[in-house]
Amino acid sequence: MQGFASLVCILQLYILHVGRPYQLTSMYKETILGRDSLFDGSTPKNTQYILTNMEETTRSSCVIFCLIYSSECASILYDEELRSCRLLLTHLSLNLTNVPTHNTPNDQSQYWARLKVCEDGWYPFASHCYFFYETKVTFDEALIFCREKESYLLELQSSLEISWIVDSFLLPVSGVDEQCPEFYSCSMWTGATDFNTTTKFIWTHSDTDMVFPEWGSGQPNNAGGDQHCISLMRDSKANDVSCVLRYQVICERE
Ligand SMILES: [Ca+2]
Repeated sequence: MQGFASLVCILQLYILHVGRPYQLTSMYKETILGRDSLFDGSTPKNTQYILTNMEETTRSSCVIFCLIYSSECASILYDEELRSCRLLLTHLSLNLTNVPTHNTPNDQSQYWARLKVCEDGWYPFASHCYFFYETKVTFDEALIFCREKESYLLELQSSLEISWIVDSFLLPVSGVDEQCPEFYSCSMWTGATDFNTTTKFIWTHSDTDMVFPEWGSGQPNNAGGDQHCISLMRDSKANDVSCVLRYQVICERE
């Protein structure tokens, strides 16, 4: 608690200097994660979600770097022993474990999240916020749902964003045969269609060409002649599908 008190003190001093109207107590929360649950593997599954590594840094500096110097920083992982600071693009979840750290018996890594990067119920990634809607709906229903939440249906602009979506929200490719009997089962809607062009797929919100994700094998095939919407499959690939199919939804906003 002493460390946290000094951190708050430093932040208050900083805020007094620049006059920003933050309410620290309600905005930020500190969590110390047990290494058994989060640091028990050596596989660096999500080094890709680390924005920056810094060495020989104090914990409070690490937090301030996250707050001030990076619009994309959603949380930090700080190692008291090594004095290393990692700025992360997202919050850690059970699906995003194994952030690499040194695996000593006295691991002092600590995790701190900027809770108000996104509103409650929304997940941060690289300065955007995402809302996961578990219920399966048609493409039109998904568009309306996101619009009502003052957001837009998922637009995928990089392979990193795709891997974060898949890691965080989609079921794994194998081991879910009962829920998802086909390779395309349990997909998720994206906001791309070819309604207006019939030759290429366009993101409906930003009105830009769909560059990501990669197509699944043999796609797009416009099977049956009515596949004008795009789903993201569990293998991170795109498929053109009928817009009246029902999939889960992710809404996105800046
Ligand atoms: Ca298809």
